[in-house]
Amino acid sequence: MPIWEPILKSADCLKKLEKPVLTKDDIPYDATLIFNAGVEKVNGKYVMAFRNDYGTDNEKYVNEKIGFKGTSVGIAFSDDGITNWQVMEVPLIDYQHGKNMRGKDDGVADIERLYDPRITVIEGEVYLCLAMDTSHGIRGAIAKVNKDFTDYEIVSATVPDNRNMVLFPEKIGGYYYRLERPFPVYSRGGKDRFDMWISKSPDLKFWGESKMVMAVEHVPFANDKIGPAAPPIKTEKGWLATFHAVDIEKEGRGQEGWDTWWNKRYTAGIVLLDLEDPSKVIGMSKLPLIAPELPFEADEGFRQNVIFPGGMILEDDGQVKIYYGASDTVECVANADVNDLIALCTEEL
Ligand code: BMA
Repeated sequence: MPIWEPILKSADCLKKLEKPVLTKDDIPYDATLIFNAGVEKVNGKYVMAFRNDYGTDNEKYVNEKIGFKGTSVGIAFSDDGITNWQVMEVPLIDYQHGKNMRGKDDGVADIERLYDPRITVIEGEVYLCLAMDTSHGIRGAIAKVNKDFTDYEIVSATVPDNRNMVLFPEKIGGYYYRLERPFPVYSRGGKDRFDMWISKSPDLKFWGESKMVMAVEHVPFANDKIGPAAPPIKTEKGWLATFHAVDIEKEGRGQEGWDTWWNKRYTAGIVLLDLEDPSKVIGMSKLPLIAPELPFEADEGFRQNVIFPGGMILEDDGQVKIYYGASDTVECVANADVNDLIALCTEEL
């Protein structure tokens, strides 16, 4: 079992569903890996935007060296956010090695693919934050989606290298805010030492007043990198935000997927940010919120020991649904009470 010291466990208040909520078997078109989805409630329905890396499988990839054909972003709807996801017949976004398969001009040069969607509804408009691989580096894109989830338009894109952007669901002091994770390759010894940052914008196009929110060294269960995960939710005590945290067992990237193990472990942490100034951390749990434990999180799939939240929904009864990709292969859900999540951020350990 690819588990190493320290053993990391999910918080006691977190209840994982025993099975993934969306897998390749639910998709009506070519699908291999379904993961890292964004989820929101829009007009009373749950909407999921999920990543799909397609065109190969474990056997073809390992034995015949057949790689992925493309990456798409699909859309699914559910009435309860857990069961019976209805997947739209065609993906919203579909790229095969730089070619937009829908024939759409995204208006940004050299896009190779768009992936890892995060959904945020702001003032009734639906936005996706996307990671965007280009031939000149990884960029973060913000796209506005139309009402029936059949089309989108890129509103702004960062310079390379920036990824894992998430938007706050409302303006704060008149500005839009986003959390983000640039890749500062020359920062601390030429290794991955990636941190979580925040920027603000008057119009979602022009971003500035960037500040670091948390460094990887602030997180006791990370030794490699951290960054945003799901878009934050608003509570009376502050903005509750998940973040991804990576620790490596030994130096080096490991392998390319579907091997016996991968040497980066992805967990998720939880942090409470100030309501008026979300660059200020009120408190952070010193232990992980979600760690890979179940077989399809820790032992199976494309990259074992990986969980990555992309959606968080606060229900009227105070329950929070947290959606996360597992092993870069399937999409899962966990539940927790909002007060327990706040307590995790503020308790003394
Ligand atoms: C990151 C991204 C994520 C992925 C993770 C683990 O760098 O590519 O999409 O979930 O690695 O493989």
